[in-house]
Amino acid sequence: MPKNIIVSNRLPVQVESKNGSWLFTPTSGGLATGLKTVHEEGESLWIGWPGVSSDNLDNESKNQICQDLGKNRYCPVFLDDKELDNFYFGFSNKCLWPLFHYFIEIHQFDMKQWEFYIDVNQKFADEVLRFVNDGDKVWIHDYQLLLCPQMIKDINPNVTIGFFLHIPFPSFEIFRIFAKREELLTGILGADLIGFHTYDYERHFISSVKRILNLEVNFNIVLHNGREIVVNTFPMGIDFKKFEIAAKNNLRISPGSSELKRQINTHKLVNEGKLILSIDRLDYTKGVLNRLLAFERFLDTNPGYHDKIRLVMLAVPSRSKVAQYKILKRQTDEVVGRINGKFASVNWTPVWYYYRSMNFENLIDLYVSSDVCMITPLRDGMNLVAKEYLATRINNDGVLILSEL
Ligand code: ADQ
Repeated sequence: MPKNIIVSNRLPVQVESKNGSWLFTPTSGGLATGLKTVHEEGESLWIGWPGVSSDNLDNESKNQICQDLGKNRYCPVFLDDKELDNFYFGFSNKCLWPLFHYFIEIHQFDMKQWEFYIDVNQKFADEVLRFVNDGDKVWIHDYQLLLCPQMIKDINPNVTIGFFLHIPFPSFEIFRIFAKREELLTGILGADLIGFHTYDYERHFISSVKRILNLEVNFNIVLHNGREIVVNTFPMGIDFKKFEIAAKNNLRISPGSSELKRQINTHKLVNEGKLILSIDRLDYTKGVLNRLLAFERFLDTNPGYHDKIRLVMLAVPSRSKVAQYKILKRQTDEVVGRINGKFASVNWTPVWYYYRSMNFENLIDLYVSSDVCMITPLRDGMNLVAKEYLATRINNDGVLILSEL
C-alpha cells in the first residue's frame, strides 16, 4: 500500500540524555503542533532531526534513538555541530528567515553556509529515498528544505511530492535580492503541489517563478520540465476540537487545580483584575518588544488601570545561539524589568513573564482565563496562537487583538 512520508527539519520531539537513558519531550512551535494530529491519525512516517547533535552520540546511542523513535514512526536524520551551525543556525536562520520576513537589514548571505544548506538538503532527500517507493506521497515542510523536492524528484520521478511553506513568501522585489534565487525556485518546483498559507504568498511565488525563471504559468499551474505543478493556498488550521474540549474540561474542574490557575484566580479576585495574554516563540518577527512598549505606554497614560490589569507574556526560547535572538532576549528582559520596576505595587506586578515552554494544561489555563489575547507580529506566516485562543472561547467572551501583518 502506498504510504505518506512527512519531512521537516525538526521531528516533533526533542531527544535528551537523562540518567543514562533517552528522554523524548514534545517540541513547541506551529509546525509540530499543526502536524502532530495528522501524523497520529494518518499512519505516516515522519523524517526529521531529533534535536541533539550527532557529535554527542556514539553508534550504540544512535541505534537506540532510531529504535525508540521508530515506535512512533519517527525516523531521525542525524546532524553534527558543524552542519547545525552552518545549515540551521547559519543559512536557514540568519539568511532565509529574515529575508522571507522582510528583515533585509538583518539577513546575511554566506557561501560556506549555502554549501552546507545544499549538503544537508541532500542528506534529507537521501533519507527519504531510502524509504520511498513508486506511488508514495512525500510531504516536505518549510524553508529549511527548499531544495529537497527537486533532489527527490531527480532520482525518483514516480513519487508525488507536496511542499508547504509555513512562513511568508516575500514579494519579488525582496526575493530577487537573494543570491541563489534560481536554485531555490528550481528546488521547490520539484514538488507536484506547492502550498502557501495565503493567496498573497502564492501570488508572490508565481511572480518570482515568471520573472526569474521565465516559465510559462497558466493561472496557478506552472509548466516546468514537461510537468504541471499546481500552486495553491491552504491556510493552516488547528485541531479545533482538541482545544475546545480542553477548555470545557478546564472550566469544569475546580478553580485551584493547578498552581498557575490558583495564581490567576487570585489576581482576578483583586479589583476584578483582567489579564492580557501574549504567547510567541521569542523571535524578532513576533513584535514582542513593540507589544511591551505599547503596554508600558498604556500604563503611563492610564493610571486608573494600575493594579487591575496584567500582561501575561509567555515567550518560548528559540534559536538562542543566533546573535539577533540573544539581543532580543536581553532587550526583553530589560524592558520587562523596567516596566515592573516602574509600576509594581505590593500586590501587583504588571508583567508576568515566562521564558520557557509550558505543558498543554497550563497553556489551556492561560487561554481560558485571559480576557484579552494580544497577537501583534511584525510579520508572520499564519499564527496558530490566535486560532487556539478563539477555539477556547466556549462562552463567546474575550477579545482578540490581532495585527494585520
Ligand atoms: P511559529 O512561529 O512557531 O510557527 P505559531 O503559528 O504561533 O508560530 O505557533 C506556535 C505554536 O506553539 C502554537 O501551537 C502554540 O500553542 C505553541 N506554543 C507557543 N508557546 C508555547 C509555550 N510556551 N509552551 C508550549 N507551547 C507553546 C510557524 C510560522 C507561523 C505559522 C506556523 C504554522 O512562523 O507563522 O503559523 O509555523 O504554519
